[in-house]
Amino acid sequence: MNKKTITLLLPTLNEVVGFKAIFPKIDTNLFDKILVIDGGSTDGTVEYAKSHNLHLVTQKEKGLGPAVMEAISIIETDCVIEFSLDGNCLVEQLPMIVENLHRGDDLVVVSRYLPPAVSYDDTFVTAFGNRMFTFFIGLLGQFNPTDTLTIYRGFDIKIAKYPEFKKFLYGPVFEPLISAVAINRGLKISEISGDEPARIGGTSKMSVIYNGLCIVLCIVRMYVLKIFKLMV
Ligand SMILES: Nc1nc2c(ncn2[C@@H]2O[C@H](COP(=O)(O)OP(=O)(O)OP(=O)(O)O)[C@@H](O)[C@H]2O)c(=O)[nH]1
Ligand SMILES: [Mg+2]
Repeated sequence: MNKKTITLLLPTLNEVVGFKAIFPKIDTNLFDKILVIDGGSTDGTVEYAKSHNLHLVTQKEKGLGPAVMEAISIIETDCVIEFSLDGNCLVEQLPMIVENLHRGDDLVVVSRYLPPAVSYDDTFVTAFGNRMFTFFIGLLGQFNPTDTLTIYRGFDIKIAKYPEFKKFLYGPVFEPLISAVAINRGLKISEISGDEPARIGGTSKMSVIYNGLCIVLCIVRMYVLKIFKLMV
């Protein structure tokens, strides 16, 4: 069987400080392709990506979720690894994500809550929310996840093409929905323990309340449709 091919996906929005600090540490030979999807940065992110001859696409619709969806619609490899250049992802886990995807895993998550990992980026609210949402998403199937919200993950793109994925994709729910669909379908999932360091430079663009509400709605809709056996 041929090894699955992998694209490293780097979503960026005014992330030049982290980009310069972290990109040089990435072993680019691990991947078949690298794609930067940019949300209209004005801080030198685009120029830095171009100076490394990286394939860069400027997204059409606003927001991180739409950026990732647009990237997935143009990626031609079997799998994608999402990596945030804001300092939250350590490069150390990249070889193992690649290894697990190559052995056939459908979803590989770098968990901030699988011991001995520690998140240095969480607040009390995000730590509580991430664990609570992960608990409920875990009840959709047999796999016991410890982290379903992190951006740092690799997965087979087929997951984002299932009909139920499209049905439940409203708002910024991309990552928890990938986990939920994979768990609900009983796909092959693995977790790797990995610290989440604090952000380097730039600013967070995530709205905790809006994201939280969208995830609650997404999970409730999935439960209701699952109970009435209308999931797919
Ligand atoms: N293309 C694109 N990238 C984005 C957008 N918003 C954020 N990003 C990038 O996606 C990554 C994660 O964004 P963050 O704002 O840190 O969001 P987060 O990691 O979920 O939240 P934090 O807990 O604050 O770190 C960073 O590398 C951002 O530059 C967007 O609208 N478009
Ligand atoms: Mg971040």
